Amino acid sequence: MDNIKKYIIGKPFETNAVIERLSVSEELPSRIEFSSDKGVLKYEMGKEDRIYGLGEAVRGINKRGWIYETYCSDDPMHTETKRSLYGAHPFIVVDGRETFGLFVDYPDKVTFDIGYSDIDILEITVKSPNYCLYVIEGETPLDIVRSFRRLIGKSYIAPYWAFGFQQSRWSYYTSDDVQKIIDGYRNNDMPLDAVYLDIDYMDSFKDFTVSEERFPDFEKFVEKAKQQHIHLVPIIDAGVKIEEDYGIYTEGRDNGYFCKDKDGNDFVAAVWPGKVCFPDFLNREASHWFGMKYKTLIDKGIDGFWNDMNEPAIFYSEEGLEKALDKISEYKGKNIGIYDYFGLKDTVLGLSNSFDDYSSMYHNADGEIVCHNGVHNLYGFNMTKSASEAFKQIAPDKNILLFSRASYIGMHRYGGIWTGDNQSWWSHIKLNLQMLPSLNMCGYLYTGADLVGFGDNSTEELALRWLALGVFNPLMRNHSALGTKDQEFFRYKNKGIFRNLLKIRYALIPYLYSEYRKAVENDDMMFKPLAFEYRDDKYAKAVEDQLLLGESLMIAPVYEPNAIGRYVYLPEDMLMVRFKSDCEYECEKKIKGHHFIEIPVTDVVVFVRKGRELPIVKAGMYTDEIDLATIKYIRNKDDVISAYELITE
Ligand code: MIG
Repeated sequence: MDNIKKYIIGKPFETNAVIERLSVSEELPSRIEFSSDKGVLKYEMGKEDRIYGLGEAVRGINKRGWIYETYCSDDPMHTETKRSLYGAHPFIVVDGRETFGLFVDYPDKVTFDIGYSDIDILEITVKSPNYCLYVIEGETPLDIVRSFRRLIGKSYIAPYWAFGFQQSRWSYYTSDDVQKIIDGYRNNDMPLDAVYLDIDYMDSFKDFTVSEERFPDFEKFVEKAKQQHIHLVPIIDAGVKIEEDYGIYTEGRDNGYFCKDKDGNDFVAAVWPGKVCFPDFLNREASHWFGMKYKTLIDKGIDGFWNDMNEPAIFYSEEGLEKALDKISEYKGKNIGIYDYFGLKDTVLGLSNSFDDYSSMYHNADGEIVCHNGVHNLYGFNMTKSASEAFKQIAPDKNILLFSRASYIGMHRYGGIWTGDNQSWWSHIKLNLQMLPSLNMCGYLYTGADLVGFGDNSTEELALRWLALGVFNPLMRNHSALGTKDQEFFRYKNKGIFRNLLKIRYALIPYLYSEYRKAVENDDMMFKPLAFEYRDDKYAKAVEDQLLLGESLMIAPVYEPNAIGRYVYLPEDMLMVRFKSDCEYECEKKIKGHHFIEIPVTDVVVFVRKGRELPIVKAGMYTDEIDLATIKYIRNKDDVISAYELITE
């Protein structure tokens, strides 16, 4: 890895983000200006420079023009003014006058001011000047991404069935509710491979328990779902409920497996179940212990999990609540004016995910006591690593689905991520699209957004348009929050259109899965910005709402309400394919340039690149029903350069 230089600043904490142990360069890179304590890095950008990366973040594919913080945050309001979301991915590519990559391997907050304070300056501030810096050279952004990906190791491979469509909601309360969802899809001839179990499957929100009342004879129910070709995917939360006769709590407590407070007592905070303790995933023994607990559910036939609330999200801590209640009592009998009112509000809102709490939580990292504040971004990473490593022991022959909400660089080796609590907003369709390549840059290939939006109420048109992008999300899951309007696809009026769109997904699964596997194998991106391939095309470089998908396709979904279509830029002559369903489609040659393409809500339009081909199959009602003998190739040219390589498993 001659093109990567590693620098050590201060005394970094070992994050395990990278798998390659490189030798350390002594002299700092000259193109970057360092502050005296080296906590601030400055680079003067060229006027035309584009900055890519940062994985899970708001805004566009080109990150220039905003300030971002890599800090795992439980925040469901993904407005464009936010600086952090659930994942922390401090890797960027500068593409312009000079082209190079930077990875700031530091497990707490890193601020990337990318032309926000000064339009020409990229300024990176590391919370404490103890980190590893990797500078990656390469001819193109794609070369740099590939080198970075080799540095951080191969991405997790999700099972084939996890490319089927999956339905979720917070919450299906009972096994009958779950069965109704399965029936809703099956009775309407709509494909489906999985249904999710959100927190209400548990007994009092206790991890690895199942409510006997609401899910009686769970094992049988899992089996029955399997006979209908449905995988059930339960959620696992980070916090372990404090309860005397709950074995996981008492075991964790007795063995000292939980995070501690400053006095060495178990750190207590409240989340779903009320008071909880947090397993200390930085401690090898504790981590192994918690990971092995997944066995309880695997033994019942479960073969997929989603890890939630692992930033970790904290509603309040005992200490924080006490302080807040004291403060609030000061307002009693007072004539509350504007500032007092704000103070009161801040006291209550400031209870959750507070810096004070993270500062009074401690890990025992195999003997070394470290404050959580300083290693914050490693919690979700290590929770997911713990599960993944345990799966190898529990079920070595099974490929178990696993993805997480919080993440850091390196977690992509152990599982995927979903992008957390988005909203049923039109702007979040576009955000879904824009995050895909950025996540790929950071190793996250099995990923997707909550289709149709988690929070807020959806409309039928939004659901259709989102689904037309959703068919390309590797993790294709419709998920919504408690209290919002039902949004399972069979509930809408135009069921036939939804059915066709779902079938288009299944027609594309062999292509999507193959491209995914190739991207894993070659440390490549499955979704690329046009700028990564068409290097000398100023229009292609500026495109923010179209993506290249694998070796053959370009996609350009509609993400605005009441649209009859959209403008699409073709960086080369392409074959436009208009899918109406899995076996009904029309092709039309389109020449390089700007086009307005009419796209009614009934259609999924894709563009096949020159000399490439797109394999499609007849849809099944679930992935195992896809028959590869039905494969057909849509070719943009009769003499295709190389036959398409199909990977199935
Ligand atoms: O505070 O388990 O992002 O997908 O439905 C909410 C309930 C906790 C957050 C997850 C969401 C899930 C919800 N969880």
